[in-house]
Amino acid sequence: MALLPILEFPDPRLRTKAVAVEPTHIHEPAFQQRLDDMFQTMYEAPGIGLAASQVDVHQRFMVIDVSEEKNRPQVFINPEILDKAGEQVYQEGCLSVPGIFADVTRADEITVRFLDRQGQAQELHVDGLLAVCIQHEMDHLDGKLFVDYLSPLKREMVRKKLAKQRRQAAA
Ligand code: GNR
Ligand code: NI
Repeated sequence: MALLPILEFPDPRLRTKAVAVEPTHIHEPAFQQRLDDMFQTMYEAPGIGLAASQVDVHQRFMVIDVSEEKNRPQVFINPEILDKAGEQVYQEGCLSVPGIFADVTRADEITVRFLDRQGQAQELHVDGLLAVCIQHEMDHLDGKLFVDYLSPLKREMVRKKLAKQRRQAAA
């Protein structure tokens, strides 16, 4: 297992649009190892989800665990939202935008189709925090960050705050 470095805003690599995972690739030990490394990185951070894009792997998959006990790991490969309904506002954070939190409006309920870590096709209907997290991670796969939903002025304030945090951490 290995902890992977997480890219941080405004790193341009976070803007890469990820490509679909080749289904035959899922069974390769290197891919399964990467999933384990991403879970370790997510749990250690700690976070409730981690998209491959955040660890500079530009393929369409992510790991999620929204359980309290941190004992319900879920893998979503090549996710597609088939249906969405309703709206919810959730105060989001992101491991790629550390220390920043802002309200984001997203669909309240989604139906998502994906491949699991065995390469099996799955379809789930979910709501609440899991629905928020899946939408947040799918945005990463398209090169989008939650701060993109803020005004350009607020986004610039976020960029400056992160730059200042990094200067202070280095001093
Ligand atoms: O750990 C995380 N918490 C979180 C809280 C509200 C909405 C979305 C998230 S995802 C985030 C981890 C992360 O950055 N995933 O990309
Ligand atoms: Ni994120």
